[in-house]
Amino acid sequence: MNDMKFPSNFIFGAATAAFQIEGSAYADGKGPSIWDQFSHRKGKIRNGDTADIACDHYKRYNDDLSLMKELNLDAYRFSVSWPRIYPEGTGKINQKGLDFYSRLTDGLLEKNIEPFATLFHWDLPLALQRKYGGFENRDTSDYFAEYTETVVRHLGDRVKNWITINEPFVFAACGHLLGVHAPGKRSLTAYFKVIHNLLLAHGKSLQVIRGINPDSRAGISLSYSPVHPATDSEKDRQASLLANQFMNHITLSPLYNGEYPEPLRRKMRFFIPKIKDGDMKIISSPSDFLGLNVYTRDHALHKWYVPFLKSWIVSKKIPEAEFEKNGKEYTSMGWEVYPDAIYEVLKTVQNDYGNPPVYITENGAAFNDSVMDGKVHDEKRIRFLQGYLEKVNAASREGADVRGYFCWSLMDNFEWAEGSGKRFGLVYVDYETQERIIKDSGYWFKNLICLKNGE
Ligand code: IFM
Repeated sequence: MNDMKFPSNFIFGAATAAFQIEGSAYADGKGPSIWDQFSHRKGKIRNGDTADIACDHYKRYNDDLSLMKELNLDAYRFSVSWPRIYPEGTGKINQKGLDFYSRLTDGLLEKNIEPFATLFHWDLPLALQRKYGGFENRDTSDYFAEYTETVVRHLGDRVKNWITINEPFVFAACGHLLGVHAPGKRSLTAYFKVIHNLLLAHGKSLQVIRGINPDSRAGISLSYSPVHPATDSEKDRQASLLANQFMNHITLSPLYNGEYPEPLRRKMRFFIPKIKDGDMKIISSPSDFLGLNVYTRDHALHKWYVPFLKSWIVSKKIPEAEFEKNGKEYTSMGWEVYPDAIYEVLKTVQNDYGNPPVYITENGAAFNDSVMDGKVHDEKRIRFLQGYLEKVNAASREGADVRGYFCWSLMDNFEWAEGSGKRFGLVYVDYETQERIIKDSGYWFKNLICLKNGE
C-alpha cells in the first residue's frame, strides 16, 4: 500500500445504485420500474431473489451514512430512482421521492462526503417501457431530459457531480440483445436503437445540467472490459478488434469522436438505426469527466457462424468448478482477476481519446464472504483492490488524468440476474437481520484513504 502515492485531491469513494440497495419498492408513491417487474418473472433471477427489500437502504440510509463516515470516504456515488421521482416516467412529480434524495444529500454534506449522483442506473419506469417501448423509442431521451431537469433543479444547489447514465452497453446488451436483464428483449436492432437513444439521452441531459448549473460537473459511466484475442491467430485478433468495438468503442467513439466506429458500422449497417441530423453533435457534447467501470478482461474467438461479427466472447463467465484453471484467479462472478485491464483501459483513453479527466466509477469484486466471530476476513478482496489500484497509480504516474476511484460497492447488494448471493461490498449485509459488518477490505480501504490524506 505504501508504494502507491495518490495526491491528496484524489477522490476515494464507494458506489451503489438505487435498485440494488434501496428496497421499499412501492413506498411513498414510487412507481414500478422495469426491474421491479422483471425480477418477479419466474426463472429470471438466481434463486428467485427479488430486490423488494434489498439492503433496506431507503429506510436505513442514516445508518448507512454513518458507515460511510466510518470508512472515511471522500465521496459517495449513488443513483436516483427515476420511478421514485416520476412514477409514470413523465408528467406528475412525486415530491416524496425527491425529498428522500434531498435528505440523503444533506446527510452526505453534513459528513463532508462529496455526492456523485447517477441519474439512470437501469431502473426505467415501467410505464415508459409499456407505453413507448422504453429506450427503443427516441422520445424516451426527452423524458430523461425532463427528469434530469427536475432532479437537478431540486438537488443541484448541493450536488455538483452528475453521472447521466450508467453503462449504456450493459443496459442495451443484457436487456435488449441477450434478454438476461430487464426488459428481457433479444434483438440486435433493439440493441443498436437503445445504445443510440441512451447516448442521445446522455447528451440532452448534459445540456440540461449545464443550463441549470454551469458550475456543476457532468459525465457518463461506461463499462470497459478490454477484449483480447483468445489465441495468437490472425482471425482471433480480428475477432477481438470487432468485439472491442461492439462492447467498448461503440459508446466511447460517438462520445469522443462523434461517430460510431468503423468497421463495426459497416458490418452492422442493417441494424444501426437512422441517425438524425444533429444527433452526433448532441451525443459528443463535451463532458467534464468520463466515468469508467472496469472489472476484468474478455477473450474473443473467431466463429464463422456468428452473424456479421464472426466474433464470440469466450471468457465472460467460467463455471465455478474451473475457477483455479491455468493458475488464474477468478471472482465469484466467474470473472478473471486481471489488474492490467484497468491500466490498459486508462492508457487507451489517455492515448486514443484525448486524455479526458477520468473517474474509475466502479471497480471491485464479489467473493464468497462469510462471517466468523462477527468479522469478515476477505483477504482476496484486499488483494484484488490493491492489485487494481497499483495499476491505476501506474497509469496516473504515466500521465493518465485519473481523478478518483469508487469501489463497487459500499455494501453487498442485489446483483441483478445473479440475485443477492454475489457479495461485492466493503460492508457485509446480513439480509435476514439487515445487520451491517465492515469487512477487513473496508478497514483496508479506510486506511488507504487516511494515508492519502496524511492522517
Ligand atoms: O452491480 C453491477 C453494477 O450495477 C453495474 N456495474 C457492474 C456491477 C457488478 O456487476
